[in-house]
Amino acid sequence: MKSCCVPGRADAGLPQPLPARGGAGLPARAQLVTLPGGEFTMGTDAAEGFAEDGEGPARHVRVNPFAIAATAVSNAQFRDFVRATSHVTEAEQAGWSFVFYLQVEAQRRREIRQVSRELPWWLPVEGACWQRPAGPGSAIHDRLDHPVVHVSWNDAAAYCAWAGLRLPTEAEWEYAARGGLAQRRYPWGDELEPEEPRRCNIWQGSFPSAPAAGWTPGTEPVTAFEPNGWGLYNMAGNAWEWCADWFSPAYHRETAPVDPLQQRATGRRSQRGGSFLCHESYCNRYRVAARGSNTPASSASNVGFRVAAPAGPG
Ligand SMILES: [Cu+2]
Repeated sequence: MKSCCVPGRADAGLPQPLPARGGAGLPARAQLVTLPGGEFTMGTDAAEGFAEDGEGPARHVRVNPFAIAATAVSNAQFRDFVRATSHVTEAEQAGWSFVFYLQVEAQRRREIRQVSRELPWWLPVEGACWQRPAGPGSAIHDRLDHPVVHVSWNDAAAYCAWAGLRLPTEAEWEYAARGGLAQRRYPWGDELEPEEPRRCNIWQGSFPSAPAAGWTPGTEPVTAFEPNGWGLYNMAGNAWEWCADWFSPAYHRETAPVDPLQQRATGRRSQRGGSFLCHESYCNRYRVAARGSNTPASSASNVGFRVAAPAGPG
């Protein structure tokens, strides 16, 4: 499978994190947008999709009203959570996380052992974590408004528990990403970049070794680019977003038509939206129907999350 996506933490043969801890705290309500719910066509049968990911068969799904954050959880928001709970992320427990090689200083790169022959651009970097997204020497003070990355599904779940929120289901996520448009490729329509300026942060240039001049592989602020029809930002590209479901390629055949949620434990959790590493020449998973997954303890420099909640009163 052609994928820009990250290997699983367990595939690396390096230290594994301890079981994640929960934590109670005061809710930090994100900027939530209440969506009306309704029926929509979820998934795709298009040939450009990855059938092995289970993007289809496309089907009618109904979601009840719910609220979803306008943006991914930012570094500043995640920092509030860590300050309140002393949460230690799984990347910090393990002492390393996956970083895309061009984000790592050139001289340091050579010292790091590659762990995946199929995905050689992912380096297990000691010390990489949400506070040091490119490893030692990097920081978040100049990117507090970027999506938090290097957070595992378990870390995301702990944040949600603290904030009194939850992860969106895949169905909610896709319904939200479509922004009221029916069966379009992207949150804004069918054309990837109908005109300048860009619509989303996906790979510019040729993947994986020749980024376009003027573009640096990495995240951009959570409010970069125009939002979709429902005011939601970066539902394509920037950073993958963990969803509540277990991942299964049989998702569209196995889950209910109303508020579907894959509850069968498969060992992998779902991700949506694609990241700054996706490019149509290789991995076009920034499409609305596209899906990703990884093991719940895995983390990388291109994976974060956004939060959801029951619909507010009124
Ligand atoms: Cu991709």
